[in-house]
Amino acid sequence: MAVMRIFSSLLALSLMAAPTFAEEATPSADGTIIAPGQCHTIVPTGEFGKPVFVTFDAEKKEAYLTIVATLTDHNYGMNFNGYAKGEAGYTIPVGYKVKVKFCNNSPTPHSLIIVEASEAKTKINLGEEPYFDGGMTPDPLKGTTSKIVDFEFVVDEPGKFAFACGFPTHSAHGHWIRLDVVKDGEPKFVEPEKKMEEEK
Ligand SMILES: [Cu+2]
Repeated sequence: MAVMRIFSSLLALSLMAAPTFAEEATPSADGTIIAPGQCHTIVPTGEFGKPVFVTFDAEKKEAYLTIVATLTDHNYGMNFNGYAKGEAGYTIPVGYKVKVKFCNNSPTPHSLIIVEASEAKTKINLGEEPYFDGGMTPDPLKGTTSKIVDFEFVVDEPGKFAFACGFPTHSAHGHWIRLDVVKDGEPKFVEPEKKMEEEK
């Protein structure tokens, strides 16, 4: 009987974990399951179908970011929006509310947590205390798989920060992009200069 009970609870667990595709993708704090490899479908596109990783409302002082873990194979998949090791990142003016739509494109667990840039490069374990209140996905040490998760925070201090993967060892292996909080200007996603030159 005990065996049966274990078996049925395992079955229940596996049913719970099975992807249940909601009629409409309505991301919540707990996340919405998305099929692996489909995160690109939630990234808005601009001119020539180019992905738009940030939009903003200057009056409301709100920035809307879309950040995809494992968008490409770059850095063994440990990238955000196709970039790793701080080679790209966001510039956000101080005082903005940052609303992030995070999507893990992979069945491998990843997460996001805001830390100081110097920590992103070196620390094996980034913990569960984001630099800015609310600045992380739930349970960053465990991460999420193939999910969309929303979170928001206010950048109330200028400095060099990072959107880093909180899954142990990932950030130290390059799974982070920059978050530069600047005194003024507009929210931007800044890609490496080389890429921008190629596009000219
Ligand atoms: Cu990761």
